[in-house]
Parts: sequence; C-alpha cells; structure tokens
Amino acid sequence: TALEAGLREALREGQFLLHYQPQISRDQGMVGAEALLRWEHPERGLVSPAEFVPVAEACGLIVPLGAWILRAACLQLVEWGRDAATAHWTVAVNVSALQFRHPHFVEEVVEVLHSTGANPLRLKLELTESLLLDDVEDIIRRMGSLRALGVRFSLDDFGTGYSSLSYLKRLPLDQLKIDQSFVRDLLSDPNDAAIARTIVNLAHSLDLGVIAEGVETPEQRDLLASVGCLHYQGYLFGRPAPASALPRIAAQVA
Ligand code: G
Ligand code: G
Ligand code: MN
Ligand code: NA
Repeated sequence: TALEAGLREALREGQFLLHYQPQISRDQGMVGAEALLRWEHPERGLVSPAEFVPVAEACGLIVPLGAWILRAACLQLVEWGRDAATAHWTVAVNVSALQFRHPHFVEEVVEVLHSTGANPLRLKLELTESLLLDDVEDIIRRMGSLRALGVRFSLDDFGTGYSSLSYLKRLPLDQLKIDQSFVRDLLSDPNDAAIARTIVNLAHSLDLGVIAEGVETPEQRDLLASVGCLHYQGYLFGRPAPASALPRIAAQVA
C-alpha cells in the first residue's frame, strides 16, 4: 500500500523521531519518561503512531522500525547519563507483541545496549497483554534473558486485555500500568475507582510497581495516591514532547 511504501521511505530518510512523556513519582519527582514514536511526514506534518504502527505491524516493518526506536531511546539514555541531574532517569519503550516474538528480539536488544553503551538497568520495556496470546513459556524465557541483564518490564494498558492472574504471577514483570480508560472518569465513576484500587492492591500483592497513565488533573492524582498509586504519567505533568522539554518539567515537579 501507499502508506507502507511511505513508512519504508520514512525509515530510510530518517523521518521518525521520539517524543518523551515524563513519568513522575509522588515522592521522588521525575523518574523517567516513556518514548513515543512520531513520524515527521514531509507534507502531512506529525503523524500519530495510532495511524501507522498497526500498518507497520501488518507488513513486518515494525521489526526494523522497532530496532530503530530501541536504539534511539538507548542513545537518549546515554545522553541523560552524562548529567548527574538526569542520570537516574529510566526510558520506557513500547514493544509490540509482534516485535517481541521475533526470533532475534533478545539478541537485538543485547546488541543495541552494547553498541550504545546504555545502562540496561535504566531500560524498561512496555509490553501489552496481547503478548499472552502467544506461547507463554517462550515469552517468559525471553523476558528472563533480558531481565538477567537488568532490563525491566511494564505491562501496558493493564486491565483492558487478556491477563489471567496465573500468567501475571508467572511473568517476570516489574510494573503494571493502569490503563487511561480507568483514570479518565475516576472521580465520577465508582467502578473505575474500584478498578484502580484493585489493580494497585494486585500489584502490591504480587510485589510489582504500579503507574497510572492518562492523569490529567490534580484530583485524579490525589485519588490515585489515596489508593496507594504513587507513580503517574499524563498531561497533568507533561504531554509527549521532544527530550529537550523534560528538564523544565523535572524542575517543576521537584
Ligand atoms: O503517543 P500516542 O498517543 O500518539 O500513541 C498512540 C499509540 O501508539 C499508543 O497505543 C502507543 O502505545 C503506540 N506507540 C507509540 N509509540 C510507539 C512505539 O515506539 N512502538 C510501538 N510499538 N507503539 C508505539
Ligand atoms: O498505548 P500507550 O499507553 O503506550 O500510549 C499512550 C498514549 O496515551 C499516547 O498516545 C499518549 O499521547 C496518550 N496520553 C498520554 N497522556 C495522556 C493524558 O493525560 N490524556 C490522554 N487523553 N492521553 C494521554
Ligand atoms: Mn505505552
Ligand atoms: Na498504555
């Protein structure tokens, strides 16, 4: 298709870039950022990944594109590592299920970490529950290999997918990410508040961290804090933006 050809050209011509959205700890200020892919199209301007990631997945381009994303995010980590004020920041990278189950995924991550010199302890991979539709034993093995290097895992869009509790217990995860659909109406919908509380309690009982996404108001943040969620991401703190926007946000939440 035309979009597919456009994506291949974009990768060749360097039209992709990463934006970063801050991740905030109530007690420690900014602790990292999620990398979010953008396509700077020569005519259309910034194109949302919601529009093209599914196409990149369908045509297999997500594999080389995913490798580019990982490398760019690791180079950013190295950049942050040069400054004492930012050296502790983590970067969270979205990995599509298709990319994760590619036979060379683990080697690819190892190669990118090695060639960029990024600290694996600062790299967090965001996986979605759709991953669990595949061979779970194999997924666990792959996660284990990367975790042995220090790489951490967050389960994105949590609560919207297929997780069974038995899988959750077995996956070597570090964090659950409460989906923004539960945060949006937190103050008006008692069901959402109950779901958020349940996810937080589940995370704590499994000894996992928990972060809420889509936090747009102080009231949402406070309600989340009252049920024990102390990490946040959302427009309240900052929209996805070039890395150069992060220091000012970090100073504001310090
Ligand atoms: O940031 P934004 O709202 O535009 O992201 C839209 C969707 O695209 C989200 O579901 C997000 O997870 C996905 N996405 C953003 N960046 C990446 C990326 O680097 N890799 C993958 N696989 N998906 C991404
Ligand atoms: O699927 P994933 O969770 O990776 O994608 C996150 C998406 O949520 C991105 O498209 C990002 O731009 C968007 N996003 C981030 N913060 C907020 C927020 O506070 N409100 C809303 N509505 N969307 C957000
Ligand atoms: Mn994500
Ligand atoms: Na999400």
